[in-house]
Amino acid sequence: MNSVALETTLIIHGVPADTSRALAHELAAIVDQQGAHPVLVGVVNGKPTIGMNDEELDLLLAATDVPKANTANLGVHLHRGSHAATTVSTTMELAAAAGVRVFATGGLGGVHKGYAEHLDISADLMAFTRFPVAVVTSGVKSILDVGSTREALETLGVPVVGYKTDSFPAFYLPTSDASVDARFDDADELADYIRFELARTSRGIVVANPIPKEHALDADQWNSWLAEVTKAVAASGITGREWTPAILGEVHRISDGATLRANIELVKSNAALAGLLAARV
Ligand code: PSU
Ligand code: MN
Repeated sequence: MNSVALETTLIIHGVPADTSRALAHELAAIVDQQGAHPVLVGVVNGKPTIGMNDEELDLLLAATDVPKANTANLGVHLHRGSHAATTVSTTMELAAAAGVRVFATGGLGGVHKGYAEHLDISADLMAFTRFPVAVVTSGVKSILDVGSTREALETLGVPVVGYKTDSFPAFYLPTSDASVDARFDDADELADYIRFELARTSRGIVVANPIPKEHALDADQWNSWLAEVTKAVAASGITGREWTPAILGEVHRISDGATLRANIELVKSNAALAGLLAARV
C-alpha cells in the first residue's frame, strides 16, 4: 500500500495546541479511507521519523518550543538529538529518502510580501527542485505574495498542476490571478502523470487543490484581517521562521476561528486527494 506523508509543522505550529492531536488523527483517518497509508513525518530525539506513532507524537506535543526545521537547520537538530517539526521542505526530504511519493499539506511557504525591504523566501520552493514528491496543497499561503511565489516556482522549473482548476489557489481563497501549468479533472489521469513525471525527473510536483468553495473565505474580509494582523506582528519585531506561525495564530484569533476552520477544511481536502492519488500512483 502506498503512503501519504503528513507534516508536523502544520500540526504543531499551524493550529492551536489543543487541536493538534485530533487533527493528526483526523488526517490519518482520511488518508486511510482512500486506501493509502498515512505517515506522519517529524524528528523525535534526533531521529528522522517517517511514520510517527502516537507515543512519538505525544512526545513532541508535550515538549515546549519544538523547533521548526527546514532543509537548512534539519541537520543541526538531527546532530544534537533534539525534536523538530518538519515543514514542507524537510517533510519532502525525509519522505523522498523513504520512497514516499505523495504528501499532503495545507499551503506552501513562498515569497513573503515586502521583499523590496526584507527578503524572505521559504525553503519550501527550492525543495521541489531536489526531492521527487508530489505535494497536494491549496496553493500557497494567502499571507504571501502569491503572484511572486508562482513566478518563483516557474523560475525554478517546478511543475504546478491544478486539480479541477485553471487558477493557482491561495490557501483560504480558491483562486488567484496566477495560473497553473496544466489542469487535470480526472484523478486517474493525474496519478498517471505523477507516476510518469516522478520517474522521469528527480523533482517534485505541486498539485494545487483549491479549498472547497463552501469553506473559502471572502477575499475582502480576509484582506482586512491580514492587514490588521500584519501590522501587529510586524510591530512586535517577529521575523523569519517565527513569522508564518505568528501570523496564522493571530488571524485564527481575530477571525474568531474562521480562518482556523478554513485551514482545517482545506488540509482535510488535501489529505483526501493525496490518499486518492497515492492509491493510484
Ligand atoms: N500549511 C498550513 N499551515 C502551516 C504550514 C503549511 O496550513 O503551518 C507550514 C508548512 O510547514 C510550511 C511552513 O512549510 O508553514 C512555511 O514556513 P516558512 O514560511 O517559514 O517557510
Ligand atoms: Mn522564511
